[in-house]
Amino acid sequence: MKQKRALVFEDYSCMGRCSLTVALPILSALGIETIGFPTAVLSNHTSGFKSWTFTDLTNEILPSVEKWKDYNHHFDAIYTGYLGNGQVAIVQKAISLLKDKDTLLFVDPAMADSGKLYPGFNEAHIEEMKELVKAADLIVPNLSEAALLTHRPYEPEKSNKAYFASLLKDLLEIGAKKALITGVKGKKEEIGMYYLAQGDKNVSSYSGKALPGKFHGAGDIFASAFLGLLLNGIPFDESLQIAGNFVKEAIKDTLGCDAKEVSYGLRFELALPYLIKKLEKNQ
Ligand code: PXL
Repeated sequence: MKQKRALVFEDYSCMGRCSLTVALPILSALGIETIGFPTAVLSNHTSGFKSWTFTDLTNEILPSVEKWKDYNHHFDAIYTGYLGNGQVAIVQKAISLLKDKDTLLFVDPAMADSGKLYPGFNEAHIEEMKELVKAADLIVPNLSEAALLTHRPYEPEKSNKAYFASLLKDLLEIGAKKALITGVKGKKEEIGMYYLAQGDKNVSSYSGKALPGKFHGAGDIFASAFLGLLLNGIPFDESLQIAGNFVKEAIKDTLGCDAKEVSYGLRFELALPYLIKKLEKNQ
């Protein structure tokens, strides 16, 4: 089988597993050649830590793209995650130079959680992110991001399908071909996901048992595994289920750690064998 290749644009936060420090190992474990561009280097991520350093690498993006153009590489996917204020337009330009008709544009509009923008982001960032969402084949916002992108209130208490149908329709109106809302806490101890593609009549959903706690970087771990499985040709629903269970395994390996340890992120490394086994079984 021809090896698949993904290009990932997001930050490299050295400490606190998220963004490229999870995307690179997870996609690699799933057999995907992964070219990760660090759009910024941070000492650590911005949730759960008191302070951080931030070295902006926006000016390095287009010169790198120019070098890559010489090789005429085909990218099976371009994946964007957390991007800083003002970076979206440059990443969009990079995408326009590198994407071909068979490239899946996978956008995680990582900018908010628990109804709030991450530190340092402003309203303008939401509008910029909408431009990226517009061009995407698949977007994977959490509930906070879905609400911000559609200018709706954050309503975590709503868990009925009709609510998600209308939220997903608004999201698709921005332009993406398919939208998946991740990590929705249900009434019981459940975590749900809802998705809809352009032209679909009905919303589909998936739910699994939730484990207690709040874990930074879980969305990035899910998105990386999900994309890697899709690139391996695993159908959407199965990819969703395996990626969701992979996050659950990583949470299980992290429960029992003290709060400081938990702030460094999920111990997804210990769950990689689970992910690889599932991939082998489903291929
Ligand atoms: O996607 C989560 C994330 C990624 N990168 C940075 C972050 C966060 C969440 O807070 O701060 C730098």
